[in-house]
Amino acid sequence: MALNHHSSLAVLLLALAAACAATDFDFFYLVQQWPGSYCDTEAGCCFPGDEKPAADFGIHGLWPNYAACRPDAATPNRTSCWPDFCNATDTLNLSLIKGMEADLRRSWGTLSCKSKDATDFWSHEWSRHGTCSGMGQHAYFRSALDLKARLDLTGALLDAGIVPSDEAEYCLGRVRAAVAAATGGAAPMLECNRSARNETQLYQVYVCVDPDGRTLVHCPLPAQRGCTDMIKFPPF
Ligand SMILES: *[C@@H]1O[C@H](CO)[C@@H](O)[C@H](O)[C@H]1NC(C)=O
Ligand SMILES: *[C@@H]1O[C@H](CO)[C@@H](O)[C@H](O)[C@H]1NC(C)=O
Ligand SMILES: *[C@@H]1O[C@H](CO)[C@@H](O)[C@H](O)[C@H]1NC(C)=O
Ligand SMILES: *[C@@H]1O[C@H](CO)[C@@H](O)[C@H](O)[C@H]1NC(C)=O
Ligand SMILES: CC(=O)N[C@H]1CO[C@H](CO)[C@@H](O)[C@@H]1O
Repeated sequence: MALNHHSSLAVLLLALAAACAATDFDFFYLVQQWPGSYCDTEAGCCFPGDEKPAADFGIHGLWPNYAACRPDAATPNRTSCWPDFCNATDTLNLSLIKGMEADLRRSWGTLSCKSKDATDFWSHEWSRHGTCSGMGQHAYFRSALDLKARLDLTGALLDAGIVPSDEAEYCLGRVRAAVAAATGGAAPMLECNRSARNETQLYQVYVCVDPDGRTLVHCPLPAQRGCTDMIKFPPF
């Protein structure tokens, strides 16, 4: 009895310690990008090994954020809206994410023509954002992959009749409602960019995730950035 009591106290204290370490930010943005809109721009896109990925949203990042911007501890006269580059010595170590690489290539691929190397993309995302997550490398990348697997944006849009098309234009509100159905109501932010023909198109979708890295939550997000009332969803 006494032993049980002690071990549950120890578990509680450990849980509190973990919670403190992980709550120097208020929530994550999980940001996914539509490859059709990444590519349909002046800059265009490239694929590692010239292998075209599936026509599916891909992870851009899992970014710790503050609910309100605040003075930056390191540079007091600057305000920060998110923490970044929290540990310069903690660089990406592929042996810590062994076994996840095939999944990462599929779900967190790069489209950048500058590097054509997904490892550079993961390395940047880890150094800038992951080191502020309170998680180790394995847990951080695993969380992002699991969240993406649970949140099937491509399926949700197709189910709502929002199909990639060169011609169709979709109401922004209808696209948001389709995404909100997939997030269980947590309101998403849609970000649009402009195509090579200067049309607004669905580029990225932001949803908020608890600092535990598992639970979708509501958070103060604008409804959209860069979008117009009618947007394109270009093929890939
Ligand atoms: C920060 O702002 C204060 C008040 O405006 C000013 O006195 C100070 O010199 C600034 N510090 C830096 C490093 O710019
Ligand atoms: C930064 O990362 C290094 C390497 O992983 C680690 O040894 C160190 O404890 C970390 N520093 C902090 C302040 O977390
Ligand atoms: C990478 O992680 C492995 C496994 O933990 C460790 O043995 C190795 O020293 C690390 N490499 C670097 C460069 O930190
Ligand atoms: C694209 O369209 C926007 C809004 O109509 C306009 O302000 C902008 O100048 C256009 N850009 C180009 C490169 O044509
Ligand atoms: C305004 C805007 O969001 N532009 C983006 C369009 O897409 C490219 C990727 O191809 C981004 O780099 C731009 O920032």
